[in-house]
Amino acid sequence: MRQSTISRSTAETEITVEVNLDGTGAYDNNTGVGFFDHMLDQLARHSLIDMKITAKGDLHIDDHHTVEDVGIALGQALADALGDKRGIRRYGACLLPMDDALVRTALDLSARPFLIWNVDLPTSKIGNFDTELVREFFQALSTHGGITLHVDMLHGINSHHIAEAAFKSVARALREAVEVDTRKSGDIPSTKGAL
Ligand SMILES: [Mn+2]
Repeated sequence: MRQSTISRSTAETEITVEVNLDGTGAYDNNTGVGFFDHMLDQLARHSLIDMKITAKGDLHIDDHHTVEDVGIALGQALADALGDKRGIRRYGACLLPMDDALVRTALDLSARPFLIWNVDLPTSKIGNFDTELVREFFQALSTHGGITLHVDMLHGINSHHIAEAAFKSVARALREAVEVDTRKSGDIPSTKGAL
């Protein structure tokens, strides 16, 4: 069963993440940060990874710790659910349009964390949400999920659309990468024999 539950508790946040890689994109995300929940819902829906994320963070300070720590816990949950990565496609890519926004993702479930983030959000806020936290989330996800993650914005005007296109693009690429390769389902997809 390619599932995992991760609980992570610090002085700043208390987080539980449940994922099922072989899900249907069902989600139940409650972090106390409205826009972030909206983005996490997109991530689940378009990756077809079931996600239940509950976070209680120090939102009286700001959203930073909560968003970053959800990225950490979700990355850990994905890595745990993937196990030795036997049989997966490993790579995924997606070019995703959303109105004015066009975002390209290419990722490798390599166990070599690396983030290339070439996304300019033109406003500092989306509602109450600090747009710089979008990058923080993907940095944490990449580091703790062991993901080589390239995200490039090719075009964009509206911050909400750009952020949402980024989440959807990563989601769609993740869907591809975690899928079982039916032509090679018993093997680890590396000539090294390990990932
Ligand atoms: Mn939206």
